[in-house]
Amino acid sequence: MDNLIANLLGTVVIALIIWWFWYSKPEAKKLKDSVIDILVDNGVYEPSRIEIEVGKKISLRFLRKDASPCAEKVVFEDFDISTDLPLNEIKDIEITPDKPGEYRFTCQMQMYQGSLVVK
Ligand SMILES: [Cu+2]
Repeated sequence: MDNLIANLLGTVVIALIIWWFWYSKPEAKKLKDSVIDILVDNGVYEPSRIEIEVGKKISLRFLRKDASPCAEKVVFEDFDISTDLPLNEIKDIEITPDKPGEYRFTCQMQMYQGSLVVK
């Protein structure tokens, strides 16, 4: 009888472990989803304020619709990033912020403005 209880307990523990691993799967999915679409048009980044987690790699997916030369670059001063945004094409910029804070990103003339809020 004691053996049966021990077996049952063992089974429950194994079931819990399996359930735990099953349950932690959505986390991994979340990581895969750390792509943020940013539209560049009409003088604004949309969204212009992006909250992200510290230490987590993020992909900022820019799509530039504004043909004016003003929008042709995006600059992340604090991350030493300055990248051309081709018109009507997707451009991914990967960033892994290692410190909390607020970081600006702008076009080269600083007319387009956005901020990356790292928590
Ligand atoms: Cu500009």
